[in-house]
Amino acid sequence: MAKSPTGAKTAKKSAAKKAAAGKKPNIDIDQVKEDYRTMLLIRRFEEKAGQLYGMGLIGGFCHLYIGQEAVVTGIQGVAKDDDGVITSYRDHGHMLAAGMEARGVMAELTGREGGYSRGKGGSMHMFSKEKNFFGGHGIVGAQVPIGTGLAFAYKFRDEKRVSLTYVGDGAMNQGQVYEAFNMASLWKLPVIYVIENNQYAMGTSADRHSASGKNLHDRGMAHGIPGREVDGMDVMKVREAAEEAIEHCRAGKGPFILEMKTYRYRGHSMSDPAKYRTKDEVNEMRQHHDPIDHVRNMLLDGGYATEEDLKAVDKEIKAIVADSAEFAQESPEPDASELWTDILVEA
Ligand SMILES: Cc1ncc(C[n+]2csc(CCOP(=O)(O)OP(=O)(O)O)c2C)c(N)n1
Ligand SMILES: [Mg+2]
Repeated sequence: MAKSPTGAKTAKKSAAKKAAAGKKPNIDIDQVKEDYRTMLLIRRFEEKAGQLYGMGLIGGFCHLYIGQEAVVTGIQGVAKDDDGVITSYRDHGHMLAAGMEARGVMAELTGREGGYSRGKGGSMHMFSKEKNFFGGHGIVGAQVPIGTGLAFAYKFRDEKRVSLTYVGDGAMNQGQVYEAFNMASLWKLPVIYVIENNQYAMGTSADRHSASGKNLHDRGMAHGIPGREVDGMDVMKVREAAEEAIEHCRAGKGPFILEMKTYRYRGHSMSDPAKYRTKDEVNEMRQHHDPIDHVRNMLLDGGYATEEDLKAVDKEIKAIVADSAEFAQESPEPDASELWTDILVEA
């Protein structure tokens, strides 16, 4: 199969072709439709966040997840509601996939009272105890030991929960990652390290920042942690890999690494013009490896959905996102007295 610049296999020849050829792919179509909806929600939400940022309604940093939607959608699609989720600052998609409300996330982006951190956290610092979402972390790699700690708590309390700890390719060069790997493997903790290898750490490409080149799934080898490389632009492949990793963790076999080969279409953050890569590279990914187009084509070519069905999903998503943007602009700014709340909270 043709390889994309990320090394991911081309989306064109997978389930869509099998479906079109009359062969039944080994997938649950209702799940695929649900994944299509989630990915579209993340994409449209991020586009709207980009617009609001451009209008000066969002301040500070804002890191968009556009292009990477299949990763969190596929993993969270397999995870259970009580599994923990933790990630970096590129976190809006993770919150939506974990079931958090678009309204609360958008209002936090605009720094309003109706936001998940009552307007005090912004893009990188949102949490939801109810949805087991543990942030949003601005310090590169810091979520890895915390996610490992979550897994320790689950094991200690004899709970069958898994910690889904998402981490960037650049963060994989942080020392604390390997301290966490050692403990996770030693104590057989139920943690899945999902490396979102989008090929860049700010403006530095993976082959320039990583001594082991573009491949990161074998970074757990020294600690006996199994790792697998996955086409992170194909939500069905992500799901399949997530099933294997989650089963491994729930069976008490310890941590697992999933390296998702993915790509971000936008700059590192809203203030990055991304001059370190060519337009052709980005266009190649957008036009030939887009995770949403891939599922859309698969549903249409396989006769599982009509253009009308997909338009209806589009309409529903647009309404949710428009409503969240309206809510985010109408919600008041937090009162100054809020400066003294949430400084220490009970565990
Ligand atoms: C400890 C630390 N060092 C440096 C930074 C500055 N910084 C912010 S994001 C980033 C790149 C991280 O890239 P990656 O892990 O690949 O995640 P991505 O942004 O691609 O999702 C850097 C160096 C930081 N926030 N924290
Ligand atoms: Mg990266």
